[in-house]
Amino acid sequence: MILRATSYFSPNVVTIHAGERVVWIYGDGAKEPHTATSGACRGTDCTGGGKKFDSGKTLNKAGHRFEHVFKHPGTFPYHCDLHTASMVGTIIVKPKMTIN
Ligand SMILES: [Cu+2]
Repeated sequence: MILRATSYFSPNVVTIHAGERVVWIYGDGAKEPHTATSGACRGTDCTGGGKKFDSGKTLNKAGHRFEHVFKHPGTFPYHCDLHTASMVGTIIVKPKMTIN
């Protein structure tokens, strides 16, 4: 799954299966830096995030990317540390597909 980080995350809610990789690709024509940081925000307060993944300010140039493999099912909210509640997204991870 490939996501675009501009002044918002697109698509904003993404559903994948455990073991799959999400790639955030920088795509902001305004050339502002962004992060993809795990954790939800309360209003503009996003402190305590980044425990599961954190790109840091590496998303700051065309072509830059950040990847994370989601090993376990769950719902994982994330945000941009620099734009807080105006730049959030969610990764929904379903259990691994099994072939019977
Ligand atoms: Cu941002």
